[in-house]
Amino acid sequence: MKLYFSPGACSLSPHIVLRELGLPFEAIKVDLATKTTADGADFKAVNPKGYVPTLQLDNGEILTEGPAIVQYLADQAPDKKLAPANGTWERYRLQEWLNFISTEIHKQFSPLFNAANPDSVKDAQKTKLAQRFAEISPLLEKQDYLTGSQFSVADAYLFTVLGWSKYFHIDLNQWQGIAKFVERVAARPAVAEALEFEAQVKKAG
Ligand SMILES: N[C@@H](CCC(=O)N[C@@H](CS)C(=O)NCC(=O)O)C(=O)O
Repeated sequence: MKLYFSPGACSLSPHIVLRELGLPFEAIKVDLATKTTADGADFKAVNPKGYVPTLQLDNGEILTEGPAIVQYLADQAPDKKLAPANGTWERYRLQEWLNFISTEIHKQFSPLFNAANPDSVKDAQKTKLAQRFAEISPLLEKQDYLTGSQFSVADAYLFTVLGWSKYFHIDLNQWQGIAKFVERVAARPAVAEALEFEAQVKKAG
C-alpha cells in the first residue's frame, strides 16, 4: 500500500492508523502547492482531486477521503479493534464521529489556513471551533477516547485536527478533556512514531 501524505496535514490520521495496525506501507510525500510527488510525478494523475490523504492499494485501486480510508485500513486488521465490525450499532457511532470531525472540526479549520480570509472570517471560525471543543470536552473528561475506553480511527482523526490549534493560537488547555485527550493520544508509541517521521520529512524539505 502507498499512503500519499503531506507532513502535518490531515493525512496524519491514516498515517497513525497504519502504524497502530502494523500494516506495511510506503509513505509518499506530496507537494500540495505544485501537486507533485517527491519524485516529481504528477499527483493529480493519482488523485485528480489533488489532495491528501490518498491511499493506493497493491492492486492499483485508489481510495480517497480520510474517513473512508481509515475505515478501510481498520477493516484490514479487525483484531486491532480500531473500528467496530461493519453493520453493528457501534460502527454507526464511529461513523457519526468521523463525519462530525470531518465537517464540524476539520473543515472549520480550513478557512484559517487561507491567508486571503479577513480576520472577521477567521474569528468566526475560531468561535465555531471553540463551541465544538466545548461540546466534546466533557465526554473526554469522563472517558479516554471518543467511543469509550478503546482507541479508534476517530481518535486518530480528532488528534490530527486538534494539532492545528497551535498554528492559530487556540489554547486547548481551555478544555481540560481535550487537553488530556491530546496528551493521552500523543503518548501512544505508534502516534509518536508517525509524528517523528513527519517531522523528519518536513525538516528534510
Ligand atoms: N475531503 C477530503 C479533504 C482532504 C483535505 O482537506 N486535504 C488537505 C490537507 S488537510 C489538502 O490536501 N489540501 C490541498 C488541496 O486541497 O489542494 C478528506 O476528508 O480526505
